[in-house]
Amino acid sequence: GCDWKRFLRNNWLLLSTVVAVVLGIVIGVLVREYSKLSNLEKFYFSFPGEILMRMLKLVILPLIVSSMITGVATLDSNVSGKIGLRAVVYYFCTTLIAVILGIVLVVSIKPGVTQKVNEIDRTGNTPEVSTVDAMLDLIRWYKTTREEVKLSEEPGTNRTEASVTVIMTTNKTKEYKVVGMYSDGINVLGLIVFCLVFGIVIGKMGERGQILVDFFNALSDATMKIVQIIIKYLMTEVCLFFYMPIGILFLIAGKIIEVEDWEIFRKLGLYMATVLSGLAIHSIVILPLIYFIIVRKNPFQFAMGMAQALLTALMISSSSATLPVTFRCAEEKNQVDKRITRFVLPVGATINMDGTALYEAVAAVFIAQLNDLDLSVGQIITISVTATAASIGAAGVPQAGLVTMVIVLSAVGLPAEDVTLIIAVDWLLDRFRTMVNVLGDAFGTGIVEKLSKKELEQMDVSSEVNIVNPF
Ligand code: DAS
Repeated sequence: GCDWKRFLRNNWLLLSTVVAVVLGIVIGVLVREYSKLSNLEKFYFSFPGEILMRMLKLVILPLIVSSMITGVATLDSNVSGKIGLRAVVYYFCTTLIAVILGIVLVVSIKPGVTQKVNEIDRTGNTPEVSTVDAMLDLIRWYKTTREEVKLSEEPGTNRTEASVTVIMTTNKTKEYKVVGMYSDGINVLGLIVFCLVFGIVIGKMGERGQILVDFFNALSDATMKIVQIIIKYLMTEVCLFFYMPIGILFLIAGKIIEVEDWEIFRKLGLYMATVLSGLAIHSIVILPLIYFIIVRKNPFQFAMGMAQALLTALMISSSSATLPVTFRCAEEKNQVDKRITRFVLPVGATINMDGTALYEAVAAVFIAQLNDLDLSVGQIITISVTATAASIGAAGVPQAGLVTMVIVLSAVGLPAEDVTLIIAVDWLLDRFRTMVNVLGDAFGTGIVEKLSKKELEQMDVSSEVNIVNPF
């Protein structure tokens, strides 16, 4: 009895989120069946979920800035270099494993061989992008005009479809991601690079730099408090709509009401099954195994600790927007060292995307199969390399992977416009691959923490000495 109560108390947020997901599906299906909503009404329906998403996005900027800067500044550059290297090796290896797994599955299941391109409606008609241009687009950022953004935000329009069309049909102004900070919204990659440099510089500035380190430390604590408010208590009394599980309920219900063509799901069924089984194997077998071999602790218990973040990722399909929740789960539930999470999570959320990499590889081979193209070994290697690169280049926002897909297709000479063949089911696959992306980042913190135990302990000793005898 008592145990049960304690379980409820510790996990009530998680449980209410699960209930919200189920209710959201039920309500979505019912409303869809029994009433005809106008586009505007559909928009109202997804409004509470939209607000949740925007609130989470609101804290990403201070969260990344404060955590990256203090993370880099407080570790000495020797230690942070080692930790960074371990993180990057982990990211790279797991991403590559995901890609290989995807290719093995899609080549043996052959979801595209059973049907032809014209069985699936081709929509849109767009010119090919050159391979070099496509590769450069990994570090470029498309600036869309205000009119286009407005157009795609109109209720009832599919934002991603709009941006894919915009990117493929027009010559948009491009801006470099790594060396620019502002675009439409936050350019996370550029921000991380800036914070890295800034952190290193103030870490070396001595006493005067310490003022800034303290400042960003306090900023980080304050931001985490806000995250806590958003996740747990936010305005439950003021307005129930802003409460996270309720936001999630409306997000899922709104999506189910919005989808127009369920028939396409049958046509693309085998393709979806291939992607989903790859994601499942990667997250239930491969990642846990790597975690277990290195950390020697129960990986599923660790994954359970991340459950709230995983569910959030599944519902809002954005690893960047999930980042605040990922932080809290890793630090509070799984007790991962803050010096590790601060450093490893923001970078991971941006460049480590196992799910996206697996999906891009499967989708590219699938489209080749639809086009009756026999891939050579060289082309398969090209797909593996570009899928890895495209997952690194994809931003942690909904359906970014679909946009960088164009790169993979162009690299093996497939028509770039063929991404339109899989657009209709992408919103669903996006949710699952985002969940795997977040899981990969999370396991990464545990693994890097374990590998860096020695350095972290040495730091503890030296900081203790500092406190006892500052001179
Ligand atoms: N939805 C993405 C993410 O945030 C990336 C993708 O579209 O694959 O992880």
